[in-house]
Amino acid sequence: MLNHWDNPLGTIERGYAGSSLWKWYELPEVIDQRYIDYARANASIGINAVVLNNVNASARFLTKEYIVKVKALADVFRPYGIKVFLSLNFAAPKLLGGAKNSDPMAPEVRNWWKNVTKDIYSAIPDFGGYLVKANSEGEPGPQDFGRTHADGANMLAEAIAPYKGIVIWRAFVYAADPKGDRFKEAYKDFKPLDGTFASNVLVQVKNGPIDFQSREPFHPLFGAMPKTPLAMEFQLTQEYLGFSTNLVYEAPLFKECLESDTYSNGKGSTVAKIVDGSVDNHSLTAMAGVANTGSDRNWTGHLMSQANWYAFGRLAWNHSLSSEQIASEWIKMTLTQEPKAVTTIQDLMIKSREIYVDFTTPLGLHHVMGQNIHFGPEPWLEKSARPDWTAIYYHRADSVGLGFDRTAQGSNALGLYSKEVQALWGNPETCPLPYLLWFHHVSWNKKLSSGKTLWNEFASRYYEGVKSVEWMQKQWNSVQSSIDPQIFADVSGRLAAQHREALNWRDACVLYFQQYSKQPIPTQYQVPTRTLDEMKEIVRIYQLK
Ligand code: BDP
Repeated sequence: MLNHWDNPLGTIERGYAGSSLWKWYELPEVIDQRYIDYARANASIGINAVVLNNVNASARFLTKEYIVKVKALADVFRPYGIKVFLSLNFAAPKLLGGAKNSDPMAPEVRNWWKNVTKDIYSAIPDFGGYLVKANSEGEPGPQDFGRTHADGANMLAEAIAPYKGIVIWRAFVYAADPKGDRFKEAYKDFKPLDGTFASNVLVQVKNGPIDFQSREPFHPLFGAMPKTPLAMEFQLTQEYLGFSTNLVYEAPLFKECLESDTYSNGKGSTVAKIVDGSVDNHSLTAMAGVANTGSDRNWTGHLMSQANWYAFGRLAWNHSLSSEQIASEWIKMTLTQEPKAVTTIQDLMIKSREIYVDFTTPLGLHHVMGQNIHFGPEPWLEKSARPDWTAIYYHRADSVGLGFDRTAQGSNALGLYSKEVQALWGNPETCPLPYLLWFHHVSWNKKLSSGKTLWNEFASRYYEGVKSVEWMQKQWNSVQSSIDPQIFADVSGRLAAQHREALNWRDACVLYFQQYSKQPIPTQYQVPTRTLDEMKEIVRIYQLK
């Protein structure tokens, strides 16, 4: 399924491809041709469910005025086998009137939801169900009334069960605990609830424990809730992957997570097999992608981002497909059939995610992006509305080293995983470099498996990352004769923007962390011509309203 983060006024939360496809003020009378094209595109890759509105949900969608609009879209999508879902605002009974609060145990609230659900199903008999973000980032939820996530989900499940609808309840929650580790919060809330959710409830878990970073270890809830069907949530829109100016092919990211072994039920209990229901015998299964579509003529802003929409659909039905095969299918249908060009572009796509990781957050560094500009660096961010929205909370740089100690000596987030996974990531000597700083505070002088010290390897990644963007530009230039001129020029321009942004990441991060390592830039590289203060100023100006 796709999860649209579209708002009623046409903006899209973390959307980088124009405004919403849904023209709420014109619906239900005007049916835009793009609704039909969108449905065809989804159907072609097996996407059979869409949540129309943002998880930070407006209660408006549950009104009679909006239900007819939702029905109009459902009618368009039905012939393509696509069901419509809505994100709910948990406080709707109070916000829309009819109940004095939204306590899920209050009979008047329970009735309120039953009535709304009835209204929806009388308009849309095959309505899919509800998606809920509750008690997360300021959204209302059952905990406001001393109830649990399961109490909230089960109330909705009861209202929708007579129609065979489902409730998808998100596990993206993290209480603000200045002494805690955000990594562990969702697990703490949800693991104890395993076995208490109604049979038509899925719990939807983001691929990683923090928030759609360019690389995350798999979320520790996968494998930890055998009695609950867990849906995967990936983010197609490139919130932390360079918005619409960076070419990042996400299939390798999706696959890295899906193929991770949780060992929850012995070897081979991969995340994919948790999600497809085969490990714990669930027949209700789902994989959600936060949509990257919008009103831009090419749908996704960066044309190459269409490949992420495509790859998501393909992997949702067959997670054993290779990233290479999916890329090649997409290139041949979208860009060119010329064999040499196909291979060149495929290679560039396959390497693009690792390149992005290298020039932004190498070796397992995470969450050092700008507070408002998630496509740019702000590793010096020390203060925010919450400590776990800063950068220093995550990178923990000091004179000794870098990285978040999540071993038993630290937050022990590692303890949430099976012992086999702990063995894989728990020892800084053997922890794979891509995950190193996720779990360890490593000294700047520590010699890594690459043969270099942490500081030298870390700094080199930024420099090599920028060089790799130059390589991508060269590769793209080499296929010019095989590509439609307009598309060629557009992608070239975006690669140039990506290069400019990569230089910002490199200079900001090496200069900032150098203050702690107190070591020179490795001799083979040129010292940045800009100062740290200049980089801070660039980022500050970027973030002005
Ligand atoms: C974060 C986004 C925020 C979303 C939130 C979510 O920055 O805009 O509302 O995730 O998934 O990545 O609920």
